[in-house]
Amino acid sequence: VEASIPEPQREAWKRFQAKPFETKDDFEKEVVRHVETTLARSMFNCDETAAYAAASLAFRDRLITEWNKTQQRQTFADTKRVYYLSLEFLMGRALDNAMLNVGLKDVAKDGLGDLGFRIEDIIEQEHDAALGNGGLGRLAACFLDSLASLSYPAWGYGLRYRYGIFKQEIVDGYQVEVPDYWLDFNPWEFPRHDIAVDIQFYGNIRKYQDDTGKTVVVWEGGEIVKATAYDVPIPGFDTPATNNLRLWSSKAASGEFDFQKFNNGDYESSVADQQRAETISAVLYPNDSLDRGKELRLKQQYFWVAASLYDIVRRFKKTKRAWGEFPDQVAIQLNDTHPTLAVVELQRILIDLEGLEWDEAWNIVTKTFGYTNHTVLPEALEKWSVPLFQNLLPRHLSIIYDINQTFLQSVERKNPGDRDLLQRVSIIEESQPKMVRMAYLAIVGSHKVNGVAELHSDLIKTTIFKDFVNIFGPDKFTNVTNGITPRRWLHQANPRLSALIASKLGGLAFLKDLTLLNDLEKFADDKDFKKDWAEIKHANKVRLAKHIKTTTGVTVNPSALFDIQVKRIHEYKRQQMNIFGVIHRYLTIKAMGAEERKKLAPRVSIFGGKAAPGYWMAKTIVHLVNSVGAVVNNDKDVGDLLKVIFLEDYNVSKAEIIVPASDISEHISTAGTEASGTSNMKFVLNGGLIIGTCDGANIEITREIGAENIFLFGNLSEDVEDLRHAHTYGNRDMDADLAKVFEAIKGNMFGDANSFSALVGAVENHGDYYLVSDDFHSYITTQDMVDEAYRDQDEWVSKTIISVARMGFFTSDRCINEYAESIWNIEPLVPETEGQSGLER
Ligand code: 4GP
Repeated sequence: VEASIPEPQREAWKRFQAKPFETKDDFEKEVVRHVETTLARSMFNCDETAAYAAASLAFRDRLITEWNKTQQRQTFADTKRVYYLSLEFLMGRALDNAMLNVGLKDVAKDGLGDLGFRIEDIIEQEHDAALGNGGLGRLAACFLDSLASLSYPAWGYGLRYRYGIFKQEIVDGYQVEVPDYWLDFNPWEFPRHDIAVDIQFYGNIRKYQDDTGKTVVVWEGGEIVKATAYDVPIPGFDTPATNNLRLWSSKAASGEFDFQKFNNGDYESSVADQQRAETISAVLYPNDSLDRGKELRLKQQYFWVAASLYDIVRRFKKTKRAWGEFPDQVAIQLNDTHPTLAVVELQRILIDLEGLEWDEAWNIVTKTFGYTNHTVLPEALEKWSVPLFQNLLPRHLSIIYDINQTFLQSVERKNPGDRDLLQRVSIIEESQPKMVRMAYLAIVGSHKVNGVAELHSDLIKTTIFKDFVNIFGPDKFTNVTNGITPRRWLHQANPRLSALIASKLGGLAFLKDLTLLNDLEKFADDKDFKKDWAEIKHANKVRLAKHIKTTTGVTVNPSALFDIQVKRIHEYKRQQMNIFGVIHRYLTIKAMGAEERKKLAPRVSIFGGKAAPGYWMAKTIVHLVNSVGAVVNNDKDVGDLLKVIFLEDYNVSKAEIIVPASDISEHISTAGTEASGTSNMKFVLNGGLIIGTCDGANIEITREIGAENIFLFGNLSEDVEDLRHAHTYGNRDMDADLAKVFEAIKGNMFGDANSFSALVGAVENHGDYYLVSDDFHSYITTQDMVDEAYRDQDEWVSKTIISVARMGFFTSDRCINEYAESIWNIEPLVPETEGQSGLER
């Protein structure tokens, strides 16, 4: 239906167009209006929650106005857009970010002050949008910020989970998972009940010949579920450009309500059907091997991909272009293999619904997609059983078989007789049952495949995807090293440091061109500057110490060295090695005399992160950290020399308190296992040094900031295979210090040793796959070097300043520009009014 207002009536529209507030008075007016009308409250019952809601709605209105203009500008310019398909967007809080990005935080602060509120308290009211597990989801959120800030025409597409990642509680030292009801009140989403798509599942396929003799395939029957769009505006920094994150929510399709059952008095089961439909978008899967292969997860993936593609294709069709131009208008990035079905769905749309020939369609498909790999861990590579697929998505399975056949034929032509190769690269694994290998489908269906740091991109080319490099040639495989948004991870999380930097660099322009930080290097020996710098770090540590006190009850000394490891708990990330190192330190302290102890540098070892609910070993690590803390923190002998803290429920908003407060942070994965890591970048950018292995982006961080400013240790990735081989087939000695740690654990020093036997056993008896014993000596001696270096505070501060000055490369703006140029082929569409603030804010 044409819903555009005719020309003569548009005058009135223009006259009364919504005008974004700019001044304090206008902001207050908006807040009061929302309190009194939207929320139906008044000055007599406006608590902080209501003030948060009203302030957020005031900003949301502002964003929506700019969002509308941005969409109109893009439609009018008819430019190519990129669509970022991700099952995870770990957004964190929106209000603070929106205020800073539009440059009106001071206005809001004063306005809220007039109305009787402190802005910090209002910000604290917001519940994190925790629609992700970890690095992959947070990267997607940083990318959205960069895409908007650089004015790229870009949309994010995801699922609107009713429950985000579980909330972690620590009960008696154990992790307990609690549902996260984040949608109770969410002013940042915009329900679009007008944008709804019917999504089909199950059913059958039927083939027939049409009048011209062409074979037509129809997918019939089955079940229909409705996808409804919820839009989340994404403000750019220092630009009015405001992009859209569209999240789909599932509902039973209206009209599909089972009236038969209803009339038979079976009201209950007709309601059950509705609930079943709503289950699809109910919960974010924790990345957990136990849940792999569940039908509901595949349903989620298809539901989301099909709704998104319907939307993308609809938008393209409005341009009335020929199908051949689709890849000139549309780039789609697959964030990991989760959206790989999009490749198949687009092919299906083109051949079954639009009547294109197979080859023409496939050419369009492969030019449209790019695929990013985020991990080499074999257990994380998705596979779906063929029988499951056959039942849920029969038409898609048959298209996958056709894609595979065409692909294998071309491989056979170039490598005649190499049956092993065909079997290795086949999209269908010939196992019992047969499996669809999603990563291979993503590679075959995309024109570019990238890893997320140099080492990782090299590794995927030489290991998991080696055959495909031979088949497609090396140019299809590329690297885009990850980055982080300096808006959230410096300006928002560490406002005082951002202001200090701005005072030296003449404004906030560095937040949009992070290489400008280079100029800080000249202040690395400036006494006054260093004093301010160190004072800010101390204040950030005081803030974290308060948080530790209120959440754990433990008092820590903010002058101690804060040593932090926060990330998902996983054996490959080696939190177990960290806690073994802490135990080693504890034993060392206990063995010392009082005089010797005086010379030691006090340390606070801080851990945080969630273990996947079904990942028992990771949960054991959490338990051990808490058990060690319970002993160490109450040992009078030790006092301030060592404290061990586990921070409950690590998430984005907690990271904003934790990251600015580190002296040292740990990025200590077994070499070759951490694809990139992004918190390493966040910590360094906030004036912390890092201890790490030669893995992921640590390597490039070292290259940028200089080897003298990072504490690297451990075996190299090229030696890992040989070491593992030696563990299995050679005689091997346990590291002597580690052996003592194990003795302490086995002697029940931290409670019942049986609780931890699997952790110890993995190293002692089960091949030590993650090389904890091999790296332990190098790890603890490097930790001693950290202590040593920390003693020279003057030098330490200089190192942190130099490191920050050299971090320009790691902005997600640089990544996005690389993707735009080498994978998406898109250009920014810069609004005329951009940059008018001059970044003097
Ligand atoms: C993570 C990788 O483990 C991490 O190294 C990387 O920095 C991040 O993706 C972003 O690329 N992977 C995941 C996952 O979070 O779920 O596979």
